[in-house]
Amino acid sequence: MSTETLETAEARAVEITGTDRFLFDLQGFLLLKSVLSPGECRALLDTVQALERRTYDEAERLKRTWNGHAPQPTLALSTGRTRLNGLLRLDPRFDELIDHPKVLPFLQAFMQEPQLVNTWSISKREGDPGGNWHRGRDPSHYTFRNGRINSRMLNVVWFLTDNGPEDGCMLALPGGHKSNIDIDHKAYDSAEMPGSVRVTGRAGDVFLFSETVLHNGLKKTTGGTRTNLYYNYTTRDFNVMTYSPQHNYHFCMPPRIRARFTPQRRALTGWMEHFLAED
Ligand SMILES: O=C(O)CCC(=O)C(=O)O
Repeated sequence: MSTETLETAEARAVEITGTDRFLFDLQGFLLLKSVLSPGECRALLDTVQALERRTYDEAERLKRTWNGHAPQPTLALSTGRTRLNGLLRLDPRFDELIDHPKVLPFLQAFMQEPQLVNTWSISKREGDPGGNWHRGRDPSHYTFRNGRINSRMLNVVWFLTDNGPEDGCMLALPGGHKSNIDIDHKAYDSAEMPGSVRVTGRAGDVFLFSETVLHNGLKKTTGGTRTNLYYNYTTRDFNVMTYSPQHNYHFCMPPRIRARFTPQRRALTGWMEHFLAED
């Protein structure tokens, strides 16, 4: 594993430009180029791959459904796809992305008092059939008031490998955070929908989007594996614990995990302070 850390990135903190604000407000998303170095991607990828090879004994926890909804396992396997949930519980290496200096200024500019909620990875191989069109929140959760953008839920997608147009890249509907008219987007599952774009980029790029934007992942038709990490933040006034209670185990990290965080990372996960179950 590479010994390179993200500390060197501190010196490269960014300013949000008028163009960034214009484009984020217009589209509901931005693609940030070359946020992670090749060494940083490799180290994170090695960690993900080691975790994907492990087994997780959690049969008891998985019995705890809510309103008929099953909790997500830590390791979820489906055709052509491996997903890990609750990354921060699995390895401290992932802590570094909570407040990355090239991304945190965007969170602070585009949402009020960001709090980290959910973290997961998705590795896709040829045969992954693609996903469903969805959004974490409806467009009423994206506002522009008194000169401030406020997206109540925002997702930061870290590309650890290239996301080419046939690699099972994400799809997003530009402007979908402000759309007023619904169509039956289920009719377009596993495929592009009218107006959508393929979100392509290189390893190290970051796709930052308001969860009010309709989005999806395309099927993978190329060889190799595409791996992304997803860090989902909400504003402080958003009630995380009632959003989908069956997943709270992966949302809320216990004190023993947060004990290793820096003060800034503890602040970005402050809501977890008051949920005191150990595991
Ligand atoms: O990367 C993908 O294929 C889509 C991921 C996604 O939309 C999600 O996890 O909510």
